[in-house]
Amino acid sequence: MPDLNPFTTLLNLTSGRLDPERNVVERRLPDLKGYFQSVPAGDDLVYTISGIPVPETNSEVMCSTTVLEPGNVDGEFYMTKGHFHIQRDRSEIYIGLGGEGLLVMASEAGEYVVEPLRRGTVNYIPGGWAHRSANIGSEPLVFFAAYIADAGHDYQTIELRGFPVLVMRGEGGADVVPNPSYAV
Ligand code: PAN
Ligand code: ZN
Repeated sequence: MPDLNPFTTLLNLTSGRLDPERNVVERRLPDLKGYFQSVPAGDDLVYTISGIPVPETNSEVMCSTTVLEPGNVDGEFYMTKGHFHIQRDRSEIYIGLGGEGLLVMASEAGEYVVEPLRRGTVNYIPGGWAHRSANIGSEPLVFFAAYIADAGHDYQTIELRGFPVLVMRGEGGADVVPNPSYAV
């Protein structure tokens, strides 16, 4: 007998809303203390993750949508915490559904790659690359993610080191600049 029964979830391709909503996590500004260069004020909602939970094994695929609100903290665009997967070799794909964003990926050696994230993009995040998305537009940034379900999330390394680059509001939109606090 297989372990799981098949099931279907409705994904609203514009809002990212899932039906049924099974597992929703909200991150507000105070949850992101230490991630932005400045200390954020207030308790605005920054992003919501809606997951489709499955057993956390390497036989399953975990899926979720993220809705990242527009905004910035002292010019640094609203962004996700970002993480490595605890199982470093676990890969992931993001499918952009709406809004305008950048996906910043970084290796432990400090190499980085910045890719567009918007409706229609399919970003491949290979194992070993930390990933963080930033909303550089004026609408919510919405994307769907799928990853090997036993990946796990290592936030601590990012909390300690940060990413090599920051995504800042600039004259022509977004500037990707070196992070002065990046701990090599
Ligand atoms: C995504 C992220 C989601 C929120 O589903 O978990 O966008 O970002 P943080 O987890 O960094 O707060 C993913 O990459 N999952 O592995
Ligand atoms: Zn991930």
